[in-house]
Amino acid sequence: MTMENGEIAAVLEDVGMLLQIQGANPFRIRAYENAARAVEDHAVPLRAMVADGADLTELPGIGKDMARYITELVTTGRLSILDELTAQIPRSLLELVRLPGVGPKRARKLWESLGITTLDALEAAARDGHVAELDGFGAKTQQRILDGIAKLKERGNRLRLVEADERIAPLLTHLRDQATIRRVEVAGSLRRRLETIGDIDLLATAADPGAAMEHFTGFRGVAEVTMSGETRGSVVLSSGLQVDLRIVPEESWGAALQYFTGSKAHNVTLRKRAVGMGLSISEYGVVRSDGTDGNDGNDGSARGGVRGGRRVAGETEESVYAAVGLPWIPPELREDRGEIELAERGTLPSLVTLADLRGDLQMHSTWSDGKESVAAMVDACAARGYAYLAVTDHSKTLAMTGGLDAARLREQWTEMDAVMAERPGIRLLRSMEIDILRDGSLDLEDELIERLDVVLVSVHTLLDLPVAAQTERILKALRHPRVHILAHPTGRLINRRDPIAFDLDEVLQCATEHGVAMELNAHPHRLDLRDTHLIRARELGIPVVISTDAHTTRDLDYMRYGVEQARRAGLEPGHVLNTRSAAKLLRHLDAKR
Ligand code: DGT
Ligand code: CA
Ligand code: CA
Ligand code: ZN
Repeated sequence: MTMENGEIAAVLEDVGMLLQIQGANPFRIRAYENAARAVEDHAVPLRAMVADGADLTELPGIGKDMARYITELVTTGRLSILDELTAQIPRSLLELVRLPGVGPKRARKLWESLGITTLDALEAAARDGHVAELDGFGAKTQQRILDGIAKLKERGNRLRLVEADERIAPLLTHLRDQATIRRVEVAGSLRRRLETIGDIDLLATAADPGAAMEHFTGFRGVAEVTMSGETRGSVVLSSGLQVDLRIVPEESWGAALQYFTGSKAHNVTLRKRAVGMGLSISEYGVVRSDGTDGNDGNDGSARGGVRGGRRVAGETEESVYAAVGLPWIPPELREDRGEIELAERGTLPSLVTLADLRGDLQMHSTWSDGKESVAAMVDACAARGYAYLAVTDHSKTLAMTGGLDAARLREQWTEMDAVMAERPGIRLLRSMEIDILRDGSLDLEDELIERLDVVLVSVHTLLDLPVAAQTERILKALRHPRVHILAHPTGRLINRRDPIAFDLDEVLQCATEHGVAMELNAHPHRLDLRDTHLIRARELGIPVVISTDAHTTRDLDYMRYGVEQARRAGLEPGHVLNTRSAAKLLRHLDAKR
């Protein structure tokens, strides 16, 4: 068993949080948090570095002790300091800390006063009113805790898309390295690029299916084999992620890929359509069902569905769709949101692709909380073939990010001018991610706002104002005559923080009136706006900007996640502002002068 960087980081984060619950020295806590971030951000797998005997202390924020811990973790899968800690503090307290309204201090209090160590116990105590009685809790907190538990249960155990990508990559390489395996493809929600993933569905064809299955279950990252049949296997990786593999005959490849890509709702509608045409679709192929076997295609099993009917398609996905009179439908659209009707009418959108993007309009540099210089960000954008970028450091209210006041913003401009003088191939736009203050005014003087090329505004503080006040606050900011983009509009963090409570529809209406674009923040922890909201924005004719919010040059690669989310919302290049040339973009932005 081996660990990927994300898994190592998760363990270090757990240690940091347990230390917080324990009330340990803040410097010690910080050491684990920083190490977790460094590991997560590191491009090379640490297991490979350890195997090569590389020096881990070369990573930022990793000292000698930490390097030793990581080596122990990578080589043994255990961490003795974590074992020592969990002998003193139940590890399950980590579940409590994830609830809104419960921090490390409160988790400790719940444990010490009521002996609560699990979500179930906390739920029971809150139901009985015991939590409200605790010092520093109260009825409101108790209710928040109950709501939070309900939401966690609803959400289940889903991974963010980016984590699923990271965790499945080594297994895909492992499978593709095996000679008997001819094809391997990802299906299910991962192929549809859903923002969170329940389990991973893989498909393969193989010359020797038995050997292929053995190779699958023998992967070094497998913690448990739950099933290993001739055509179907199921394993749990050491990260807890479940992976299903189905090995299918070549002639069923397209039908199986279509079936297991889903979504279920899309498949149901597609099958209904097929039935109306005297066809039945299963994972084995499309069969003309002219009444010989009575298979109506609705049982979803259709094992050996070829029996009694004439097989008309199945080798490719295109053939499956073509059999029911449709063009191939991009996986991101297969959610039964009207895509089959669009396909039927020949009006499927030409979805935006990564290659359409001409620039990135949100990123940070060392001037605020970014990790790299303006020059480094410019060079990295140029290397990605962009025509322009905006460096959007924070404004002064966000002191913890080193937000810029007027004087420092001017200093930044001086540096930017120097950077640009040496880089004629790309246009660096003057910008800022300006905080929307409590009353809706902006955290930068108007005469400086005037001199920015592109003005982003966003909410980072006071996330739980009452809905009406929060809405009014955002509306007021959007009415400012120079505002171009509302950044990460809902403020949600996937699996971590709910969207801010405000009236999104009113905000979108206001954006339409005032010509403000909505950001699709491509950071895979945000993906904000989400797909359904983007559909709404598209319907209202609001331009969307896909930006990475990069804090390192590597983060610029998150653009892919933004594009995928945009595709899920049916966005074409024309809907996305930063597919335009620099000249056209500037014309659009300057219309607000
Ligand atoms: P997930 O794993 O919760 O993120 O979502 P999916 O979409 O990957 O769902 P999963 O893993 O349960 O199944 C993978 C695909 O297999 C699903 O998208 C469509 C197909 N599938 C599974 N069960 C059924 C079914 O009962 N009927 C139909 N038509 N398709 C199914
Ligand atoms: Ca799945
Ligand atoms: Ca599955
Ligand atoms: Zn922000």
